[in-house]
Amino acid sequence: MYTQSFNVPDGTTPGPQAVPAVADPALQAHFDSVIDADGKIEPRDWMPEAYRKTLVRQISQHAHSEIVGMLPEGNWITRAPSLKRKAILLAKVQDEGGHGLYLYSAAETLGTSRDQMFDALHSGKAKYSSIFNYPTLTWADVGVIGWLVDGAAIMNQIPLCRCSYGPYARAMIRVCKEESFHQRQGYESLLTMMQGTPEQKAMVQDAVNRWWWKCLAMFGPPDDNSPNSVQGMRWGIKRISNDALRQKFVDATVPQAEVLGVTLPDPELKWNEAKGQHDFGAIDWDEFWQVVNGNGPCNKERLATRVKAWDDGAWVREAALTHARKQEQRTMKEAA
Ligand code: FAQ
Repeated sequence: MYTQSFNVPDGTTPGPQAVPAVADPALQAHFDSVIDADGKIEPRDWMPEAYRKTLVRQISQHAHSEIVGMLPEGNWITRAPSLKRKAILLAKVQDEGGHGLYLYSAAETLGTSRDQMFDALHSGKAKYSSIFNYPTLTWADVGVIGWLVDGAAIMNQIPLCRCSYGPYARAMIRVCKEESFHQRQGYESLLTMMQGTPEQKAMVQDAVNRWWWKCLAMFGPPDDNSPNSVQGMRWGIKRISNDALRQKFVDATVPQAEVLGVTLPDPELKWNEAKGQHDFGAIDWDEFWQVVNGNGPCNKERLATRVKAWDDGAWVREAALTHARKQEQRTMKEAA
């Protein structure tokens, strides 16, 4: 019911679901030719049901990640060490909320409603990024989230600006610009701490130690254990594989860690001259799947916080709908 995009089609009004879902060979051929030519699919174009479902899955998971992702850093807004840091953090967390809203809107263009997506999140059915199920123990965690989590998010999201589905690709352009500011503010905050006391430096190193491996897992399972990758790449949704993006992230981050003066917690991390990239150690995939399946350190807390926010906001949604209905009645009366 409550949506900032257009209404969910019920089959009686024109919209994405009014387009025939059954594959007509001519429609399928047209879709394939657009994909092969690296073109864009738009909401009113015919698309295979599996393409639509894949996009709803990925975009809604991405939206949930942005919204749940506000929580670990949001915990530090009241404890930021200065007015400047507080203002930056407020802006960043607000940006993440905005990203969630663009992404929910993009998913709505595929004929799913925001209520359906929220239901899936609140009932624990929907996935969101594993990374947001870890606690932020010190102020240095906030800087490390900006540097590494936003850094990993940008690495993954830049190729999504070229995704074959128009609304998702366009949303990602603005998201990536904002993520870039997020990454820089985190890195700058850490640079400042690394010029501080031994305790501050140790706090940064401790945060890097705790977040590094979790950030590498953010890119998703290895390519040979990634069930959605082949089809996602064929459809031009995914442009670069999970492992290739992870490798690019490691190669980009090592020199940044050197400038910062921190050690990345991996004894096997070293430059491989022959490959022209870094070798690195094994990721704990058992831990990753534990977290994805709801058993991470903060899964229950994160979900409970979102459900409470939704319940506490019920009166606002009701008031907004009542106001909108009254406005509509007034306009109709004036027009009569
Ligand atoms: N966490 O076959 P694949 C951010 C699931 S935004 C949880 O490889 P796919 C901004 C995956 O869904 C971060 N689950 O899947 C920010 C699938 O399950 P399903 C989020 C994960 O879709 C910063 C199964 O494993 N970014 O950080 C994860 O081809 C700071 C098999 O995996 C996006 O969502 C994971 N890490 O590739 C906010 C970007 N990885 O659905 C606040 C868009 C995999 O079949 C503060 N998404 N899974 O049941 C993508 O690019 C892709 O969906 C991947 C996964 C790469 C995440």
